[in-house]
Amino acid sequence: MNEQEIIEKIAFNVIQGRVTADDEGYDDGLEGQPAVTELVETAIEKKINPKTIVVNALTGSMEQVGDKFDRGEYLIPDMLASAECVGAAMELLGPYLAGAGVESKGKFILATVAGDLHDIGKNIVAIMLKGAGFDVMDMGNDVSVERIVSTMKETGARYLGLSALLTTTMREMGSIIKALGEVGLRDKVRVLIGGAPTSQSFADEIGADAYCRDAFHAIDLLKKMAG
Ligand code: B1M
Repeated sequence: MNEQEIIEKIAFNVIQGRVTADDEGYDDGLEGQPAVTELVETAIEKKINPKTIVVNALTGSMEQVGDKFDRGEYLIPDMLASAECVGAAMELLGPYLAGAGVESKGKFILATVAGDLHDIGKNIVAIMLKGAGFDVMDMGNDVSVERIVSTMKETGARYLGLSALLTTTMREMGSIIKALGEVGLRDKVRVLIGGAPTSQSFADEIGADAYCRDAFHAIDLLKKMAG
């Protein structure tokens, strides 16, 4: 199998929701064939760039899963099976994305906002930030404004990354920024936001310091901020 074939097969298996070769998948007749775990292991052995795997095989395939959900073809358990595949792939890829022994560039608090359970994108961002040398504290998903503000106070962290995937939860980001202002922390913290429904204009509207299209964009913006 060449690089392109491996990438395509990983993407296909994410969409099928197959973590290992024992899994059945959405379509019939796939059991026994290599799935995400075996294929990512092969990709690592073949020294395929982990960034290529994240962008071309994982992120894109989750968009297709979302489209299938939109069309009513996939139900929530199907989305969860695909989410599990991305988690399994990231566990294998993490050590190759994270730079060993890099001097800390500062504490970075990361959270998915209250009411929102989507954490795949945030988890990718966490791994990439660790790789870029940040000391990342991942607060998980469904994190309240109060918990975020008290964590920023306690840790004195300079950076806060917020993720939201729902149009109904993205407004929480504005509440967090407002609450940081109320406790006198707004000018001490750089707030970066991301997630499918967010945008540069939304970041401007709520007063965030940066909108990040994806994990790699977040790293670029942080380099510029530090520079
Ligand atoms: Co949900 N879901 N979901 N879902 N889900 C979406 C978001 C949706 C667009 C699907 C659709 O209808 N097409 C839709 C939202 C519609 C809307 O708000 N307008 C939706 C819905 C409706 C729902 C439920 C309401 C469904 C229901 O119950 N009826 C429900 C809500 C639950 C809740 O949160 N309260 C729900 C549930 C779920 C699952 C639990 C089943 C599962 C999540 C599992 C998990 O995360 N552990 C799930 C999934 C998997 C999705 C889709 C298919 C995939 C999301 C994903 O992981 N993308 C999604 C469709 C889609 O996005 N196309 C969908 C891949 C990921 C790598 O990308 O998260 O965008 P993303 O992250 C990127 C960038 O955005 C950026 O970098 C990341 C990596 O490059 N980024 C940041 C993100 N956060 C950042 C923070 C930063 C920087 C960059 O800080 C510095």
